[in-house]
Amino acid sequence: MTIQDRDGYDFIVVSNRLPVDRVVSAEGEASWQRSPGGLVTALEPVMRAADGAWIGWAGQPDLDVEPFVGDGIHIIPVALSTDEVENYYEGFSNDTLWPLYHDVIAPPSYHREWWESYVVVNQRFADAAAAAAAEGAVVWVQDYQLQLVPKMLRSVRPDLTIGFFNHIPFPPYGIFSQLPWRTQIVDGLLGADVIGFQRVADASNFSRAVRRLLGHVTKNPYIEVPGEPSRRVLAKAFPISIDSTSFEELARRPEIQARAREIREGLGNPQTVMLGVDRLDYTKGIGHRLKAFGELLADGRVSVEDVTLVQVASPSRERVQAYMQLRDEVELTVGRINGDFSTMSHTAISYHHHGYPREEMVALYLAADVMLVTALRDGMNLVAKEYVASRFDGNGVLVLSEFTGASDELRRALRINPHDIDGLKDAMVQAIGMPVAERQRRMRAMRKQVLQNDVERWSADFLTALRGEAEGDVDLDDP
Ligand code: GDG
Repeated sequence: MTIQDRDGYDFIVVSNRLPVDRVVSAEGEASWQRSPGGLVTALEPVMRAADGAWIGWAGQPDLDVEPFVGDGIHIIPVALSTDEVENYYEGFSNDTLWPLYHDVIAPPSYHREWWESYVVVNQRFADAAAAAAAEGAVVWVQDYQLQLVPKMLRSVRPDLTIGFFNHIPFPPYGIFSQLPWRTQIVDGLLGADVIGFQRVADASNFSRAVRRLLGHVTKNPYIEVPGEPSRRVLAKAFPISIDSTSFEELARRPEIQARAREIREGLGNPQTVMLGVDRLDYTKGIGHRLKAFGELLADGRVSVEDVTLVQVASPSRERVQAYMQLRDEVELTVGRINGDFSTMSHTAISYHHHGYPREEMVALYLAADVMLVTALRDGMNLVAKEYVASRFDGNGVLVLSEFTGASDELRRALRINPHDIDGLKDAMVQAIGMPVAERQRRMRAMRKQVLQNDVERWSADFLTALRGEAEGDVDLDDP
């Protein structure tokens, strides 16, 4: 059934990317394959139960496709032109908002034509949602590419209940205030009934921005938006998670455990395998990690016979200049360290600029004695949670940056400040030598956290809060 012959959907997810990818076979035949993200897994049951649809971009410029049902999910594609991909997506989303929201680790670029394209594209997504939503439907907008959609949508469809979830950090006001369009962004988000953030700190950064820019009254966790009638917006932390049991199930499969052993053998069976898995992104602190490891080898505190670092750096945003430069820097450093320290039989860093299937990722998690998450700023960091969920054996040490959302929850990780290279080196040495009993104690506590708080619970918590708010605009003094 298409949206033309129905009254609209009761539940709609709007995200920049659709949960399906268009794949073209060798024979030139196009089909749709579900992308393996946790968000799809979490929302699929909700979609089915609530007569849902997903609105998003198919990932290729100038691809105009009619709504269809792909892998059981109702899909409503939004087309982007080549110019829009350049200006709205690679430009404003990935080269303005991304660095700005990640503590300006890289300098954000501000271009008025990128902003104009962001407005146009946000309007297109809002129009698509307005056209597809049934009377009184729930619409859940995802992430920083679509911050104007809540207000745009509310202005034409006040009957809807609108949620927004920000997957990346929301920066402190001193940084956010750089943005020439800061007021429009905050105003756009306030069109939602519930605005979800990864951390408590993100929600309070947002509330402060609202007070400073618009002067609205905030009573944590609520923001009062004046108007006729006035509205109450809930701005609160809903830390995202993963499909924990599916990671554990994969890890328990004998063939994946065999693959983990094979990986270790391929590395020359070192005593300790350390692992990093990241999109190749400057927020992930890959350079800091490599520097610390290189220094440990140079100091003689670890040797290549005993310790190997496996670094998976999956290709990302390859047309954005800062990412090209980062790749050069990382690969230069890996080459130098390997040139200086590798032997004929042992490689210091096994570096992979590839994406892998999830099975291979889980085999890597099982093969790794120590997982290194050294992000300089990260909304959550799902890799940390995936590692924990996969270690059903209770073994393995997680070294985790305190600048990730995950660090608020995984208190028993070895928490580090990645800027403090000496501290990072000490934590790596501590992880390598950690007694089994201590590893297990820490891992047990972290596993409890990740298995209890999975992505299904995350979406249920968010949607419960959203439906609660939908029950009526309540006076601030009478919550
Ligand atoms: C954003 C926020 C927040 C990576 N390489 C491969 C692969 N991956 C998977 C990981 C993990 C996901 O990609 C990456 O998620 P992260 O959370 O680590 O980071 P971002 O991509 O930056 O995600 C982040 C997240 O949104 C969710 O809200 O946590 O803070 O920045 O699932 O496993 N998966 C496969 N092959 C790879 O090579 N199969």
